[in-house]
Amino acid sequence: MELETELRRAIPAGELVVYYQPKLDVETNTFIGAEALVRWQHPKRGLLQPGQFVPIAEDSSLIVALGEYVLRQACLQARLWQEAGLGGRTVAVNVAARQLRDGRLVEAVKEVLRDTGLAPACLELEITESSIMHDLDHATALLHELKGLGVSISIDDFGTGYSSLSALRNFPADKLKIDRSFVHEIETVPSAAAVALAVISFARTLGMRVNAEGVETLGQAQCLRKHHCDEIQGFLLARPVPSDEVQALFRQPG
Ligand code: G
Ligand code: G
Ligand code: MN
Ligand code: NA
Repeated sequence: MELETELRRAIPAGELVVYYQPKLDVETNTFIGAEALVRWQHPKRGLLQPGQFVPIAEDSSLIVALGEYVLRQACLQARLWQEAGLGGRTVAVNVAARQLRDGRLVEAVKEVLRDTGLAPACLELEITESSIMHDLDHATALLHELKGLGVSISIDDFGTGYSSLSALRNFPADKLKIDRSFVHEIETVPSAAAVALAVISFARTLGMRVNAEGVETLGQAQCLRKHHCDEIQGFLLARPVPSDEVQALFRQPG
């Protein structure tokens, strides 16, 4: 069967599983939250990685149902963290370009927050720079509405989307996430390091936080710490793990 047809069935069947990758606050050296990353426990093919089915979902309207499913699971999970005494940890959920255009996002977020009782400040929405730049005026208005609900907004894969810096000046974001391609080469390629450091200083100037994703080596982490990056995320600290494992990671220092 075609994967798209199977996915249409798999979402209501509950075959999607949400993993969580912790984010470390550099200053306090503690895990302050985690990014929700979807997997598919396929009955025949085993555990599928998002690269194997998220692009298929993105090419159809299925990404909207997938995104809402992950949003709900992630908020339920964050609520459980709070009940387990891990209050204040945030959960970050990826929002696809099509969800920005679909017109249901604000209602969906409102509904999930209401149903789960999660404090809006504990929900972070990650939106890629390129999907914002695709329709900047619409995205700006939408993100203002989302911010009005009390959730926080991060710009994902930052540095790859050709933003005009002046457009971002008035953009209602709380955080920039440096794309992992720059983090990967931060110690070895001067131009990649220059972009990473420019993003850090740009975020600082605009009063935003900055996250570096894809941190794999101690050298990368030390370089980011030296340049006052606020938070880091990557295989060096932890891979994306199932919900019970992320809770254990939250209880130990980074
Ligand atoms: O884990 P992996 O590197 O294969 O992830 C591939 C892509 O899938 C990443 O860009 C990641 O952002 C995306 N992804 C993972 N989970 C979700 C999700 O819940 N929603 C959306 N829109 N993208 C996701
Ligand atoms: O595009 P987005 O940032 O949402 O993608 C997150 C994806 O990046 C996840 O699928 C995750 O598995 C992957 N990822 C997380 N940490 C690392 C890392 O340190 N190195 C690499 N290469 N990929 C990572
Ligand atoms: Mn992301
Ligand atoms: Na990213």
